[in-house]
Amino acid sequence: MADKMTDEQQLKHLIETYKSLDANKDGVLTFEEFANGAEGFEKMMRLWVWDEYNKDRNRNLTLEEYLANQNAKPAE
Ligand SMILES: [Ca+2]
Ligand SMILES: [Ca+2]
Repeated sequence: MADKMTDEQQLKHLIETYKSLDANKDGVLTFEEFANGAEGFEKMMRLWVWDEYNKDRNRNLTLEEYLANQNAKPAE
């Protein structure tokens, strides 16, 4: 019973999550892909999270941006 993932496991999990959101498999997430895949988020929350993640304010969320934001969060 591991209730904490190792950094390596967490990174793998994050990458898998990112890939699962990337509906057309082009390697980047559009807002549409992100919003459609972000189950459990309210619409306002999705917009806020997208804005937080998408640091360069373009139309895509790269894996780099996604991971950078995840790493900035405190572990729960
Ligand atoms: Ca995509
Ligand atoms: Ca971006």
